[in-house]
Amino acid sequence: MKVLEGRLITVSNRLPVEVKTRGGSPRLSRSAGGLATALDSIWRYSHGVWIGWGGAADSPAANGVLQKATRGHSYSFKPVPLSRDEISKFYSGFANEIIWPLFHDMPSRCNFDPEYWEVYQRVNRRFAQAAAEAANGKDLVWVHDYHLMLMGRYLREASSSGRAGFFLHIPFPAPDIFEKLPWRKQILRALLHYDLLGFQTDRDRYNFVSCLERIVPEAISTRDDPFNTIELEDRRTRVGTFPISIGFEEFANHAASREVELAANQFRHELGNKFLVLGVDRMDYTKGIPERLKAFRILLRRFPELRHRVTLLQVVVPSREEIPNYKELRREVELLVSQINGEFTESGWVPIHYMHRNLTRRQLVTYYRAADIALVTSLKDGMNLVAKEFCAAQVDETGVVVISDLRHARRGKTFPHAPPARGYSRQ
Ligand code: ADQ
Repeated sequence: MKVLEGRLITVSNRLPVEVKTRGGSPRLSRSAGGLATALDSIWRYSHGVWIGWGGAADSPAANGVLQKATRGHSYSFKPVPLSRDEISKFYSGFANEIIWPLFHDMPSRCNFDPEYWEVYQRVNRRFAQAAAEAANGKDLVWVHDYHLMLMGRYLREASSSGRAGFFLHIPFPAPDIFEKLPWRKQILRALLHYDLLGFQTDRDRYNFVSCLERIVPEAISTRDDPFNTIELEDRRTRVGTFPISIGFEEFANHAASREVELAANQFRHELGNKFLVLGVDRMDYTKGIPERLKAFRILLRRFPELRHRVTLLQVVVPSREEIPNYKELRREVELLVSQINGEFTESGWVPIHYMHRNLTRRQLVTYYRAADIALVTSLKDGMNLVAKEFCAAQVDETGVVVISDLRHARRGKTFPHAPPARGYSRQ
């Protein structure tokens, strides 16, 4: 393995921490979501700079809080300021109203507003400028996710000479879907300015290469598994599959701690020691939350003997609440929860416990440890870290993950050792 001589310059839309103003003063909190979890160890243990938007509280005081967070570390944060209009058109607009639904095979949810594209280009250029200023020729610039697909090209235009890689955390669609994107050619060509492109699964990598063959036929692709090499003009890009994971040991050790064991037992006791089914998701239409709730309702209707014995704990972290699709989803989820609870609740038993908030790591691990089953019902997903976190927290090796085969998983490889079910022994 080649050792990095310089520093790692990580770039993502958001920093792994966020500054929010509470009670008039800026406070730091961990950013929620898969990217922040997956890259958690990077900024704690590496040497470099992380570039990203630091949250709405952009002020000297907020920047002071950010700098303080990395004091004593060999990693620093470099916030990129974004205006309200840019957040609306670049982040909510282009990234989350076009690329997110399209790449999750849901083109009917896309809003192809040309103004979003203008702002997407402008903001990508600004991130590239920030990275070019921070990096020297020995550093490796590592760019994350669909918000920053054009950055490779702008980095080169800013004369950044060091190596640059890009990792896509979400699926890459097949050509028939990708071709619906009006700016498809510009995006593919921009991606070919990176030295290395990483995808979660082989299917994403093949989809990307197939799109190139159709849309950028001038690029020459050679396959040398597990990589493809793409040559265009004077550049060469390697394309590989790198399924992402979590800090497994950290989760497992945390779950095995006495503190978590006691909290998990206490929680089960408070729920009347019912068989516990758990859902943990960002509030997102790709995660199949209404579908899961409806399936649970069918279960309780078809098998009345399960009533009083099974409880679903559905934990949802608020996400992208400014986007209309997400507001509607929240309404739909909350209506379903109240309908199902209204239909089945009896004295001493509420079928669904619903939490809509950001939890601490300790709370999450407690629920993972307490649950008998984790339900992962994504309609499409890049990887899904909740399933991995749940597996890591199974200290007794008794929990079961029920995982959707629609989620784009490397079936049979991601969770090769699914432990046997607990049955009803804990009732
Ligand atoms: P996400 O869509 O955010 O990530 P996922 O992989 O499921 O999806 O990760 C969610 C993360 O949020 C987990 O680490 C989980 O612990 C955390 N989380 C969920 N609910 C929470 C709550 N209430 N409080 C606190 N934390 C909560 C994107 C892609 C995925 C891909 C990841 C990583 O969409 O497909 O797996 O990036 O590449």
